[in-house]
Amino acid sequence: MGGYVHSVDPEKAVLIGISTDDQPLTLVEDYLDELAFLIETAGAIPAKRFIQRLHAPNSRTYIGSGKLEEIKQYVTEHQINLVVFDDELSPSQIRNIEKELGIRALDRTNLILDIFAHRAKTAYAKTQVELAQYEYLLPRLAGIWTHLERQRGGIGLRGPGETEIETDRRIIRTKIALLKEQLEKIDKQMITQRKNRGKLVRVALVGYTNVGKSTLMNLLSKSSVFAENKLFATLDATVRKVVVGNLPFLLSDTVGFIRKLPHHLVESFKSTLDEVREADLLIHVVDISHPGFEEQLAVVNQTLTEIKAADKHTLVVFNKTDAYSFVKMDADDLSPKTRENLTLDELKNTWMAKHNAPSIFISALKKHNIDELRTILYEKVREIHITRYPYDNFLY
Ligand SMILES: Nc1nc2c(ncn2[C@@H]2O[C@H](COP(=O)(O)OP(=O)(O)OP(=O)(O)O)[C@@H](O)[C@H]2O)c(=O)[nH]1
Ligand SMILES: [Mg+2]
Repeated sequence: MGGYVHSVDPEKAVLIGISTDDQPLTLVEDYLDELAFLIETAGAIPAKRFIQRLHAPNSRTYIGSGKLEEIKQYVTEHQINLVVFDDELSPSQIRNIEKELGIRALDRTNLILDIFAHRAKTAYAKTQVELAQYEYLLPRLAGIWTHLERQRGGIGLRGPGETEIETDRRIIRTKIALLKEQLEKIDKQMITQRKNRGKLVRVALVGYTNVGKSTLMNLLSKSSVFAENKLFATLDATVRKVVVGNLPFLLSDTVGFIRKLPHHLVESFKSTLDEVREADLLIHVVDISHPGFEEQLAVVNQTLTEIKAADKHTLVVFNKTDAYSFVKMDADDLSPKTRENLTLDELKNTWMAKHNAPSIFISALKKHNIDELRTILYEKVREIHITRYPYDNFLY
C-alpha cells in the first residue's frame, strides 16, 4: 500500500439540527460547531448548516417537509455528498430522507462510530469498535426487514426478503459472538497485567475529547502519546509510571467522552474504561477556553456515573488557560456579568466558591502552573497511599 496517494476530493456535507423548546438556537449553533469538528475529523468538509425550529422532531423525516425541500435544492445546486444530523435517527427516518434527497444521510451515532473505526489502531481498539458497529447495525436490519415486508405486502412475496435478512442477521449475530469472545480473551490478559502492577496508586486522566489529556500525560510522564487537534485522537488506554517528588504512581490516559456518546461504544469499550473504573484518583481535565466547558464537564460527570466511576477522589484540572478569552464590559455598563464577561480570575473565584472539589488552572501547552499541579498530585497520591498501606513506608 505504501506510496499510494488518494486523489479523491473530500466529501461535502450539510449539517442539520433542530431547535426545540429545551434546545435554544444558540445552543444548537454550539452543537453544530461540534458536529462540524466531528465531520472534519472524519475527513469531510462541513459545507453548510440548516437549523429548523420545531416543537418535536418529525416522526417520518426528522425535519419538516418544507425544510427538506429547501435542503434538497441546496444539495443539488452545490454537489453535496451527504447530510449529517446532530441526533440519532430511526432507520426509517434515514431511509425516508435518503429517498427524498437522493444522497447519503448519516446520524450522529453513525458519524462517531465511523471516526472511531478510522482512528482505531490496535487490534484491541479495532475489535471494540467493530463490536459496537455490529450492535448498531443489528436492530437496523430489523428495520429494513419490516420495511421490505410492508412494501412487498403479499404473503408469497415475503419469503425471499425475509430469508435474506434472516441470513444477514444470523451472520451478524455470529460475528458479535465471535468479537465478544475475542474481547473476553484480551480482557483476561489485561486483568492479569493490571494485577501484576503491584500496589502503586493508580491515577486516570478523564475528560471531554480534545481537552488536552494526552498533552498533559506527555508532560507529566515525559512519554510521547499521540495528541492532535482532532476529536478522539486517543482510543486505547496508555499507562505510564510517573514519579513526582520521590513518589511513584501509575498514570493512565484514555478515550475522551462526548455528548451523546453512542451507548454501544461505551459498552464495548468497557475494559478500556476499566482503567478509569479501577483508578484511585481521577484527574478530570476541562478545556476552560471552550465556550461550552460547563456542559462538557457535566457530560463527563454523567458518563462517569454511567460507567460507575463517579464517586472517586477527583482533581479538576482546568487546562488551556493560555487560550482563555472574555468580553470586557464597559465600566458604566451595570447589567449583570455573564460567563463571557468574566476574567479568568473572576471565573476561578466563582468556581471555587460554588464547588469545594479541589481544582487547579493550568496550560499544558505553555507549561503554566505545572509545578503546582505536581505538588497537588503528590499530596493526593500520598494521602491515598498512606490510607491504603498505613504500615508500609518503603516508598519514602
Ligand atoms: N491552547 C492550548 N492548546 C492545548 C493545551 N493543551 C493541549 N492543547 C491542544 O489541544 C489539542 C488536543 O490535545 P490532546 O492532548 O490530543 O487532547 P485529548 O484530550 O487527549 O483528546 P482526545 O484523545 O482526542 O480525546 C491539541 O492540538 C493540543 O496541542 C493548552 O494548554 N493550551
Ligand atoms: Mg488523547
